[in-house]
Amino acid sequence: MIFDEAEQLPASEQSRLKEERWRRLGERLAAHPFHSRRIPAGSSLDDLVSLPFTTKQHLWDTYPFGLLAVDRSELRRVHATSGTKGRPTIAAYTHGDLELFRNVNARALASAGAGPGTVVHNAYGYGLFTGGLGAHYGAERLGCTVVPVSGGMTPRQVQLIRDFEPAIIMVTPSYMLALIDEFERQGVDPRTSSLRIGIFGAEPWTEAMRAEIEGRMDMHAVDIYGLSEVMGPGVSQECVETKDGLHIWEDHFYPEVIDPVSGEVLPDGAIGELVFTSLTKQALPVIRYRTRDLTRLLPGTARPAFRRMEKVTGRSDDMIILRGVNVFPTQLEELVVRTAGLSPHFQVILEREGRLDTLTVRVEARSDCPPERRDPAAEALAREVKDRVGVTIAVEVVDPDTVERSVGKLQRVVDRRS
Ligand code: DLL
Repeated sequence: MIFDEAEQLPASEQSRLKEERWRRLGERLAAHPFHSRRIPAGSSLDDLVSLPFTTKQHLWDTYPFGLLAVDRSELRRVHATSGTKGRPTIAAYTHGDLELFRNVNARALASAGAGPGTVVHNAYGYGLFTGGLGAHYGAERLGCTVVPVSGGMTPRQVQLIRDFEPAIIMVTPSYMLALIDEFERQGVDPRTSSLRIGIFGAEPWTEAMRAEIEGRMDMHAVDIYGLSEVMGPGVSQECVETKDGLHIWEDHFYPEVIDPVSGEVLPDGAIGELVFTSLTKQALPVIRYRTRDLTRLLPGTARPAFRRMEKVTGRSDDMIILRGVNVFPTQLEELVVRTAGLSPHFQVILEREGRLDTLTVRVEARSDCPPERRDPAAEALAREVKDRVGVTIAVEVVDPDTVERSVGKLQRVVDRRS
């Protein structure tokens, strides 16, 4: 379903709209102590490539309110990240920003297959995390019926799904796996549930995981992407009819992909670091913000007005360098999920033996995997990783239900090296 007319504007109109919004943003920031020095007066979107980047460090240095572009009294809501990799960063919204936040998420839900009256089970965390409230207000704006469950209380989540019969669930893919297991624990075949579409994001997940979830639930699994610094969820969304990557709501969030080392802008189709400029945000606009997420830009399909981004393979700071070879946790996920006998519940443990780093995949056996099949499964996975990624790893197959479950964002890597 199409939510608003901007989704159908012809390309020339889209360009005109973006230029106009960029020009107005420049005018609004002309007296801003941080931005004014960085945006030359009268610049066009084509000039963006020569403007300096904004990084997480800029946000940390000015935490919490140093980069605001409006008076504090204009703020209607503030979110914050947990700051596990440093200081927290904030997301701040004016009345207009909240309106935008609702609309881009309504557009995302509509592309994912929701419409007025659709019952949406929202298991993204409510609170400082942008996921819960972002999804919530977007669903309400579209006219859906929202069940605001937030994360946790897994048995109760399953009970509520059985009682309220939602067609759509919004949740991290890792927590979806925990919910599927809980269905089975309660003796209910998850394929008989009312859920037909899952809108999964907030962490990287793979095509193999999509196949795993769609195989165990009778549903379409689609991807939603976003980040607090740019908005929260609803920056881009995969359309249910094509499931071929995420259309970026470019009329608000202007994307570039750069070489993460040189900073050079890469052509569409090349993999690199995603960079965003917010065209319409008021409280905290960002210019050329380096997301550290790795992906590539592709032409639009189901929404030809917008380019797509490929599923994010990971963040540049999630990359493990193991004895000189780059390894992303998503590469391991792809292979774990495809190995017979192994469940998708696994952790990556990094340790140091002498001067050598070691990587162990600690993975649960599937409940129907007999004990004598565990060693062959471990060997098969280690061999696949060696063949496809090019590194030697250890694999430890453990009992079902022994790897910690995530309730929100998954912590896949346990680094014991220091
Ligand atoms: O995770 C916003 C969000 C909430 C997106 C709910 C989707 C659904 P942050 O907590 O600021 O915001 O984390 C942002 O999470 O830079 C990516 O590294 C990662 N991320 C988010 N969505 C995806 C996705 C929310 N679909 C950071 N695929 C981002 C891969 C994702 N990584």
